[in-house]
Amino acid sequence: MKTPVRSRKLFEQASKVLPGGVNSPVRAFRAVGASPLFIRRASGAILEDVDGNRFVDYVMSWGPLIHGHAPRGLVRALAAAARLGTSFGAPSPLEHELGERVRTLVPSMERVRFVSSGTEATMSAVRVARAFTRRDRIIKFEGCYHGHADAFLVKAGSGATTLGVPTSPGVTPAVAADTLLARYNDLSSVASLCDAHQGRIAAIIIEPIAGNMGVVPPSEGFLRGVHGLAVRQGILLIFDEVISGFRASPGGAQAIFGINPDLTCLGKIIGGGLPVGAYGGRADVMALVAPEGPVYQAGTLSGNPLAMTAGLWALERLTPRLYKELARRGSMLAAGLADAARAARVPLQVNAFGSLVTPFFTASPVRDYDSALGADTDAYATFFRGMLARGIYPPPSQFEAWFLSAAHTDRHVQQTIKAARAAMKEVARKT
Ligand code: KE4
Repeated sequence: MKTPVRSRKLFEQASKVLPGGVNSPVRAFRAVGASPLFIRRASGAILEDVDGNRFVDYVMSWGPLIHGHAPRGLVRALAAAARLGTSFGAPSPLEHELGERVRTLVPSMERVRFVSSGTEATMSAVRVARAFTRRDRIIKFEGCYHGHADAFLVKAGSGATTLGVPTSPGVTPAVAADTLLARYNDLSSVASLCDAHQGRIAAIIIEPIAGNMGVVPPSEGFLRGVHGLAVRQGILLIFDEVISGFRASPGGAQAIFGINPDLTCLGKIIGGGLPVGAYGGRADVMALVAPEGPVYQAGTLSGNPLAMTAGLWALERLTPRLYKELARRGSMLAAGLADAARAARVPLQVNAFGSLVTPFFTASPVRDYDSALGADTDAYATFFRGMLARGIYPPPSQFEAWFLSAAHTDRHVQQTIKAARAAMKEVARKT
């Protein structure tokens, strides 16, 4: 890898105008003791930085790019759409076309509203749930991340945990008081909150496959148990499928676990790499959303034709073969990382679910936020730098998911495992 001279120069300039030199904290590489690489272009599974270094990418824009970077067909479709106009601020046929596509894939979403990010989707879903139930409190899970709306920045995962600020300053005690915290994979922690706050809880919001403390799949019966508690207490169940939607299966995690949440939030893949989020669910709940109902939510670029074009392109290509290949390579990567750690005698737990993988640098199983926090983040940082030096670009944080795409080949995975064998030896030497 060539010394990233140009990236460092650009980072210096960016830091004079952008807080931390980036537009989303986790990109600043602060948790991995390196300076962020500035990317010039990407194609398929490969990123190329401004110094000409090429990497096999496992961030993939944090999940949206299930078909890889800049697929030729998508670029063509976007060019054609752009010629017709980039945003109208008025309805276009593409919006209900994508809405119908989403409903076909995720039948629990009887009505869908498009927004421009996962955060907008989750914050709006909570607002509707509060209006529908006329209750104020929500339950979220420690380590889950639902975007940066105030209500969610309480023991939040992803970048909030990476930067050591899981509960953000600026969130008022009044707002935080309405956010109750349960433990992932601990049904009793949910039951006690439901008992203690009977009749006061509007919604339980959960990542059905947690990705923001690193990958933590739900334990057997956990989601069904949470659903049962919600139904018994008139609490709306919100599945935050911003990561798992169209990733775990064409119907998301809910299709795999056979659970129909009252509301679902989507992002990432639904936009094919352009800014799209969506929330939706039961028709009687979504009937409250303005202008049909009184719950206000709006957005200048919601449903814009470029984003809808990218979303339609992405969702029209979710074939069974795609998921079979993603799962096969996901297991290949997970097994290869575990073998590399074993060979170097480095304690490692690899959690995986299809094409979502996280290597946790710890000897104990990772089943919730506390056990995830037990991972050795210095070891992860050493591993990350070793992988980067060998042409592999993992997420710059122990508490994130690695994402595969249709563009990742067996050769890419083998190259990754080879690099991991060397990087693990560097971890072993340092710990
Ligand atoms: P956005 O507002 O970033 O589009 O979506 C927020 C969000 C909501 N729900 C889940 C389950 C999510 O994972 C996210 C965003 N994910 C992070 C990565 N873990 C985005 C990357 C970043 O913050 O830069």
